[in-house]
Formats: sequence, structure tokens, C-alpha cells
Amino acid sequence: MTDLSAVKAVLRTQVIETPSWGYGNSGTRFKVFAQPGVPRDAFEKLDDAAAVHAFTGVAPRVSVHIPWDAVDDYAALRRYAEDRGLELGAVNSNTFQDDDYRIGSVCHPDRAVRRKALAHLLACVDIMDATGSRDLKLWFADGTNYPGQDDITARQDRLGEALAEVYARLGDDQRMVLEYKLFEPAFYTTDVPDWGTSYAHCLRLGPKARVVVDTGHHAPGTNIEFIVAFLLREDRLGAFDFNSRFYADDDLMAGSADPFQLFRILHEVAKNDGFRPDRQVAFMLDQCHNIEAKIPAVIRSVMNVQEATAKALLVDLDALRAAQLEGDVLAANAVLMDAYHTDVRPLLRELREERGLAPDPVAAYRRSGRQERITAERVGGLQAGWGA
Ligand code: PSV
Ligand code: MN
Repeated sequence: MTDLSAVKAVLRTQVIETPSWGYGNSGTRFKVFAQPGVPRDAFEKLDDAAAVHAFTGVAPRVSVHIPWDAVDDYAALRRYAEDRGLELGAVNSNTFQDDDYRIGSVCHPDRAVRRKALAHLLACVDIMDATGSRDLKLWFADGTNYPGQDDITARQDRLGEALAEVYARLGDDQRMVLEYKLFEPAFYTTDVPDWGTSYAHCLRLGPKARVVVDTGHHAPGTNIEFIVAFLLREDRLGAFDFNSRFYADDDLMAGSADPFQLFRILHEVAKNDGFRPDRQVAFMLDQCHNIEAKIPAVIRSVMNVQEATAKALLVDLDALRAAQLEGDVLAANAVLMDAYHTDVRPLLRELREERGLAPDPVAAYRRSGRQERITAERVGGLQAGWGA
């Protein structure tokens, strides 16, 4: 029997980090649809994140993206967050939106471009010093489009050099988390295309370097939970970027296309003690809400991660192990499916009420009138979105 009080204890301490860019305008390569009431700067994005936290109780941390959230005074941004019960989470670097980066950033053949990209990464660590962020999140759009375009090996060397310089700059309590992505924007080679490449670089760098698993960054059919189990075993799982996909890097609401996959991933986290705070796994969302209302979409995503977590924690691990050791394939599978099919919504409603929150956060947000208020207030100025 699973100990329900232990399940509740983990759910009470769970933190889901939301992305600042999830609150801003975004779109596909075809069109960015503007929405009324969208934040005009990094401070208003924090206001929206604070609303998500106020209604869910589990989202007190926000990832920022530089330069999209660039401000003059990062200590002031930190105070603004703290005044709203938030803390600033991962600092995401951006070496993909400058003309100089057309054929690469830290892997570019031209040393001057590589130095420019490196300077940005080091500046992001300066920002972490001011914001109190623990993690520098690195995702590189670097790669090539055509066979022969550049030397795959030389590009790995350049990448390794840049990463080593950034690693040397990290403070004792800071980490770098290196994200991989199969393809896009590069279509032939990508310089960090998979978890193995990220892991190999992290191993060379040292214990403060860990892998980020973005659930949208794999080939269709990839067994993501295997990757998660492996990285946890090696103590190199730094963070998740949760989002959902049907085809490629769709960045849809976590758990929407395949809630069973999210459950399977979180089962590996639960089984390998990945929810223990000392394992230091960051549970972040990395999503864009292009056609749906943004704040309720982030709330829904947070709830989806919570639901999958609750189900994963309900797996009767003793019964599972007994069935596995007996080689009882059907019984082992049934243990997992029993947990997956449990309706955990009453449990989560109870935990919210314990915190003094409304049991249905999306409905409560809609009733609150906040959306109408920000729509009326946020007029004038430029809406923040990609590149803003
Ligand atoms: C890249 O597709 C990515 O997943 C990285 O996490 C970035 O930080 C994020 O999207 C936003 O560009
Ligand atoms: Mn990501």
C-alpha cells in the first residue's frame, strides 16, 4: 500500500517553475497573435507569474530569458519578485536572435562571433549573481543545414571551449544546465542534439553541469523516461522543460497530448528520489500559448504536472518490485496502470483547500476578474513577446 501521507508531503513541497516567455506574445513562424492584457515588460510578466502562484500555490519560481527580460537593475527585479512571493529561477541565455549568429554562436567558425556569444553567457552569470538564480540554462541553436557546411568535430571543440569558460565563472552555488534539441533551427546537424552529447560535455565539465530534458526535443517515439532514469542514476539530471508535443517542438500545455508519457516520466522521478530537494532537479515549464489565453493555460499546465506527479507518487513501489522480481509481467504493469487510472483530482483539491486556495484554480482565476483588469490596465506601451 502506498503511504498517502508521504504522497501528500511530496505534493506539498513540489515547486513548478513557470517561464516568463509563456506570459508574453508568441507564435509560430507564420504568425504571432497578440492577446489583450499581455505584459509589457519583465515586471508585468512577474505579476502574471505571481497570479499563477496565487491560484495554484505551487509555482513560486520564474525562469527569465535574457535579453527578453533585460532590465537596468536586476537586484530591483529580484526585489519585485520577492515582494510578490516569487523567486527568480533559471536564467536562460539567448545566442540565437542576433544577425551575427546566422551560422552559429559558440560553435561559429569565426572566433569573434564565438567571443561575442561567450560574453553574453558570462553576462548571464553576472545577472544570476544579482537575481540569486541558481541555474544558467543553456540552449544553443547552433548547427548546420548542409552536409559539408562545417566540421562537426571542430564545432564540438569550440562548444567545449566555451562551456569550460562559462563553467569556470560559476559560483559555488551556481550550476549550468545544458539543454539538447534534435533539430531546429538547424536541419542537418545540431551541435547539442541529444542527451548523450549534453551528458558527455557535462561529465567533462564537472558536477555543476547537468542535463536539461525538454520533453519536446526528441525524435518521435523516443523513450524519454529511460533518459530520465539514466540521468538520475548518474546524478546529472538538472532540470525539466515540460511541454507537450504531437509532432516536433510544439511547446503546448504539458500533459495535453500524452498525459501517460508525463506520468511515466514522473514515475521514474519518483522511483529514483528525484523529488527529494537535495537531488536538485528543477521542474520547469517551457511553453508558448499562441491561441489559448495565457495565464489560465499556465495554470492548467501546472495542474497537469501536479496530477501526473500525484499519480506517479501513488505507484505502489513495493508491489511493483515484488512483481518485477517474480517476473510477473502482467502484475507489474497492472501496478503502474492502477496508479495512472486513479482520479487524483479530489486529493489535489483537498491540498489546495488546506492552503486556503480555491479547489479549481482555472475557474477561480476566471471568476477573479483579474484578466479583465489587466486587459483594461495594460494599454499603451509595447507588448512583450519573443524578442521583446
Ligand atoms: C529551445 O527550443 C527552448 O526549448 C530553450 O529552452 C529555450 O530557452 C526556450 O526554448 C525558449 O527559447
Ligand atoms: Mn526548452
